[in-house]
Amino acid sequence: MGIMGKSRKRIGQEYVALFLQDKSKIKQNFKMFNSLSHAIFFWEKGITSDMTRFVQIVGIGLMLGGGGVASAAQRPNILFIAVDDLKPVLGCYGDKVAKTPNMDKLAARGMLFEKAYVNQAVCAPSRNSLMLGIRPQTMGLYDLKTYFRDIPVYSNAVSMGQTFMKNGYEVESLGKIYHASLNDKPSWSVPNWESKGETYAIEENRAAMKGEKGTTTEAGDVADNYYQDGKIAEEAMARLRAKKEKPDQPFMMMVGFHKPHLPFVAPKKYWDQFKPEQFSLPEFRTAPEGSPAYALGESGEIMQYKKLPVEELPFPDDFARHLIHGYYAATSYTDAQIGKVVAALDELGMAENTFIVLWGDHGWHLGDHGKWCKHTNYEQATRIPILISGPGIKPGQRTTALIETVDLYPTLLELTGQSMPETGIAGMGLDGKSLVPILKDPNQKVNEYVFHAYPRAEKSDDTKRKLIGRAVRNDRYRLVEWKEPNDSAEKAAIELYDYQTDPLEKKNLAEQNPELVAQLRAVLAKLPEAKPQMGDEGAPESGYEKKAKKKKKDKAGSGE
Ligand SMILES: [Ca+2]
Repeated sequence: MGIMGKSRKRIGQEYVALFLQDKSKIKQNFKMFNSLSHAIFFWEKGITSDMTRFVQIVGIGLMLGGGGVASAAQRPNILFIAVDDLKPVLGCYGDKVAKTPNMDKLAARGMLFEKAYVNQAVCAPSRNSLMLGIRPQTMGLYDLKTYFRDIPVYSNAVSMGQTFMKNGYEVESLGKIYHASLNDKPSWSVPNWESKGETYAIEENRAAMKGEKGTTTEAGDVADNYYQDGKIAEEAMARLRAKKEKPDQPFMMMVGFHKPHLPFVAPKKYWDQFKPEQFSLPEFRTAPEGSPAYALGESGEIMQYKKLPVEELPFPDDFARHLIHGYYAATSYTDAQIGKVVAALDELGMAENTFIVLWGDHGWHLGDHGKWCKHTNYEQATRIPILISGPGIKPGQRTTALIETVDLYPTLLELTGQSMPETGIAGMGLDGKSLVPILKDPNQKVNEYVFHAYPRAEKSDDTKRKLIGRAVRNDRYRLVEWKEPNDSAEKAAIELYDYQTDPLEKKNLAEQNPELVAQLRAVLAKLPEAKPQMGDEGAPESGYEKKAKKKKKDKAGSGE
């Protein structure tokens, strides 16, 4: 049977299977076949062995596509599910109370990453690092207001979406992928679609909102599609059905769910799955002994909500338990929406040629250390769920290999047979590494260390320092080095935690372990110094102030 007669799905499966089988050989030969003439030459020579399959698949793709890269028509699809503020309190991660049957099923289809970390525990920079493959400290973008293309050196950044589009994919996003106002239009084939679902169902809660933050929780007696995430699931299903009509058009669909981000709002039936007494309060509820005063930060996000029982933390125990209940209910609600989207993919017969990735944008402090929300370098804020399944990946696997968000961009490129973007961003390469070796064998490791960062202002009567806490995590330890960028190393405050002897981060062990501190700081020192926030005074080459000023002026002129 000639390869021309095969379906795209079949060819795609063979391609992926072969690809997962021998990466090095293919990588080496991929370079050889990056032009049409080369591909035809090798096609005509009729090279034997495994390479023949590759040449047939890629070669034919080149001829059909007529472009300089392997045709998109053979490439597998990507369904990327992003979940806002999702920490790994899921059944598949061993949580005994959680009710997350759909994410558990998704985990059972492929690989569960037990030690996955974000690059910064807050929405905008975490999502930038996903889409650009570069850590916030490499770029100097930690805030929630700076759009990376407004920084001249990053204006031509090539996002993951752009790379996929260049190689023939239709790339679209639903819901929250980039942080709300920082959506990057060039990343998508069609404009980002956001749902118009209601924030609250209960009249009293709607009235309390008044265009600001409302109550922290709600159990509305409403259908799933009353709130935003139910509408996002419905739109995703409709779009998948439309994809079915274009079998030769590979796609990357990124679906961004909003829950369990505050407010913890979910239809009542998801709350009713639990009893409040099932939730125990965190064992350790104070800052780590010996940690810098600023390291934990304030829980400012949650304190902006209405109807809190106190004006200052700590919350009373019953309210803390209610919030944890709400987080679990909202997680179950999103879990059900994820189940609908994955079921649609299965029913349409597209799952065999589609990789499914699930990613939480960062973790959450549910009262541990007396802290609520994210915004730290600690374990509860930085550890996330990542699940990857799809053609060629064995079901039911788990790995303890250390990975970080920036690894996803190169992983998805390799899984779909694409080469790394040529330009990168401002001459930088991607910060992450492909996880394909781990997807082939869960005992493999690609990172000895992962890295994250959090900025923190240190204010007192006579100082106002803009610190960056750079963190390095290995299998056992996390070290955080707090200093202003370009300050001398001696000025830094150091935190060190041992997760084997102190999993709850009760005590900063830096002083007692100078050798280990020196060793881990040397690892950090091999990376470029953290950049200050672009746009801040002293940030190099940003040109941002000038541009921002001009924008302001233009805006004033247009009367907006
Ligand atoms: Ca988030």
